[in-house]
Amino acid sequence: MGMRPLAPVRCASAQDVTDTAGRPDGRLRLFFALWPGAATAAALYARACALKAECDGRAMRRDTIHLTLAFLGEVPSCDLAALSAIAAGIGGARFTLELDHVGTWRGNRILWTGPSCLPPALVALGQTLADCLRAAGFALEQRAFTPHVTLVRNARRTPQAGETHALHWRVASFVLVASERGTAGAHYRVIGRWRLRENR
Ligand code: 2AM
Repeated sequence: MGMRPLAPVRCASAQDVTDTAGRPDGRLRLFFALWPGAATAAALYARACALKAECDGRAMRRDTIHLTLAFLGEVPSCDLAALSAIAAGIGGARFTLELDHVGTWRGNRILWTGPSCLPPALVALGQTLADCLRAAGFALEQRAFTPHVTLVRNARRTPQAGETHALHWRVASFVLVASERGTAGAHYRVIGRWRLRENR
């Protein structure tokens, strides 16, 4: 079944992307994501630490935990205005994610959590964003949108349980993030945020 595009809404809170200082070559490594508030980030980090205790590996840092909506890769910083305009025109409704599933990828080395039941508003947001980005000429991977929050990398054992107690994440906005390489690994910088519509 085709996904109906979301009606564009004016987002009163849509802010211009900030601080475009990128690399000397003027390119930025970018992705759109859902970014948890402090309480949700703490709960996700606790889940990451529990999985690391069970399976070994490297837990994501609390300040890097997110759910990717669309990975753009390296783009010239002059594309930021176009990305901002696309994001501002997306619209979309708020939703709650029930993170009640733990999954593994890459031979069980990556452990992630996600919802066993996808909110239609999340599916629509991911699909509309991808459609608009592709229509504007941005190259996205063809792989299907599988909403997940990576929690542990380089795990050495498989977690016991696939199902777990649900963490409730109320999602009211989405963000554009720049991934920067520092001495301590990747640093993620939120450079734009757009609010989702309140449900009536
Ligand atoms: P992951 O959590 O499954 O690693 C920043 O790298 C974010 O973009 C991560 O959340 C990562 O997903 C996601 N991502 C999607 N496609 C990617 C790619 N081709 N290379 C790097 N990261 C990618």
